[in-house]
Amino acid sequence: MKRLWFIIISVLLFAAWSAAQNGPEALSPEEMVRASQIYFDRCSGCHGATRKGATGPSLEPEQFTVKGPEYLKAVIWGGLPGGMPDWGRQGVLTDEDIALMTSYLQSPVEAPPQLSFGDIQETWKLIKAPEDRPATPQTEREWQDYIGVILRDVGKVAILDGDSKDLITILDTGFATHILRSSKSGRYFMAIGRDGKASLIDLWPQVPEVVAEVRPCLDARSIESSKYEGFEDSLAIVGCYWPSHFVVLDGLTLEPIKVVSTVSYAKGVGERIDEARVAAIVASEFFPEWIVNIKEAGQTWLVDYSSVMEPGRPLKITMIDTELYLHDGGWAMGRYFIVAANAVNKLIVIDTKTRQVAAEIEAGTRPHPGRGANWVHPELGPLWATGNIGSPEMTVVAVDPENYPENAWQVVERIEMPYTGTLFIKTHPKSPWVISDFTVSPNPEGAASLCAIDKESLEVNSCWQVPGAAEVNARMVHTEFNKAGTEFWVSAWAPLDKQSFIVVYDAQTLEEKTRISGEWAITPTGKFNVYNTANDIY
Ligand code: DHE
Repeated sequence: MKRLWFIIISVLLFAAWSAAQNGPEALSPEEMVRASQIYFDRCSGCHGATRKGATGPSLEPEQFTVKGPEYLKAVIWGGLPGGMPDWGRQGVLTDEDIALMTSYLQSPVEAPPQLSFGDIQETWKLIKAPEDRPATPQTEREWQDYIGVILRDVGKVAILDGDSKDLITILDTGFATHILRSSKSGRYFMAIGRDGKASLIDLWPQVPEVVAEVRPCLDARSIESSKYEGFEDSLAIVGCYWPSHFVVLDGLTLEPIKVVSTVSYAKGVGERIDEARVAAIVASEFFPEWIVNIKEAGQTWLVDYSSVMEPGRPLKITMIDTELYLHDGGWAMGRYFIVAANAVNKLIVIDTKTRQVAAEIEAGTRPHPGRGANWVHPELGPLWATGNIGSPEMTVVAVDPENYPENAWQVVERIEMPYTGTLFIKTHPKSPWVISDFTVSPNPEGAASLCAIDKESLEVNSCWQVPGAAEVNARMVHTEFNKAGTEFWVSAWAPLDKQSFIVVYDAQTLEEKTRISGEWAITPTGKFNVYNTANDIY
């Protein structure tokens, strides 16, 4: 036994010594710039801008003294089952990029750049002032049925007619555009890029156009407008992954108004968190405030914007301790915001009327709701559900404490799914189904599949592998319904060198009705129907 330990320790010491001998190759200033860019674009979302780890593990150089460069190269090329993408196999990073990143990750962590309010102001571009925009919709089309489709890897948003499926226009937004949100009136789409660039899209001209842009962050995932009565469409907020701050903007011009740091102290452990990233943001209907989730601090901030246009730009913030690693979430009953603390497998319910935490719920492994799905069950009353990345489960929660107090905030069903890896579920009041994807399933058959769950029996009705998806290595991702709730669209998200497409299904029969594709359809991910997004129908 002693001998075995001696051999193991010798092998580990030798590996550490040889890794140290091989050492990281010193990077030239140009290589450093390129590697930092790749890191920001591809890695920092999961591993953090300061490489301390978050959803993914820490990537500080000490992690690799034993594992060494060959291990690093293999992981960057082929990924890991826990969710690390296979950047090399997908063709996103070349062998040269992988070698560069291997050296970069073994080098000391550089402090990422900051942004001042002045820096942000300099990026602001008002392309068309509000007074030059149309006073009424200029299109014959039903603009509230437009569907904005994110073309992720080309940093663009395609606007399609949800009825005819015509491609109306393609607009430049930010790098690896992440989400779209609708203003309260629905007239504006707001896009946020991973590079932190926000774009305001006016849907009323004959052809929708970008009317303002600004870059409040260097890395971002969330954007929202003001929805409280009297403030509709008038303000906007962008939450940054880096630097650790959020920025309040004029909702009609995106002119920066105020920047607020989120550097804070972690809930429970009390450690100072310099990289405190802003995850999901929603706008309250009860108060003039945004619900801002600060991931690494485990806090939810209620940001009162009612006086931000007054002298001194006052902004009142109420900080609630919620849970570490808050990520995404959605509304239930229009009152409760349910946010996933995905690293601790919990759902936190925030009552936006009493402005308190109403409940904490055990989900499956790594819950990932997107915004979740809402429906009313004949016996159990109003329900909300989430999928889970790490376990084959759809977690269904009862959400009406006033009329169904006996089961409120209980998990009423854990529906067994055929695969893990769900990123998004979605439904519509007119459809009997909740549709689930399995986008990050390690099983290629799962990633190319969808399931329909019966809202009444709470059982899986049917699952199917989408024909032609696996052949182009496409992952099915993100469902969206049209305004009438008669059809739903799902993206078949293929790598850059293959043709992606969108499949349109009948929302009652689940039959495939048509496919939308073309040279323009490059890496479609999220899709957002104007009416459903503005009115929180999901
Ligand atoms: Fe997202 C929502 C963060 C990877 C597509 N994503 C969100 C939200 C956050 C987030 C915080 C909630 C925003 C809100 O409501 O205000 N996403 C992250 C990450 O940190 C992560 C894990 C890694 C990264 O580097 O970005 C990540 N996300 C992805 C993807 O790989 C997806 C599938 C495609 C892409 O853009 O790269 C993706 N995320 C989406 C979509 C939504 C989203 C489509 C909105 C869903 C909705 O219906 O509202």
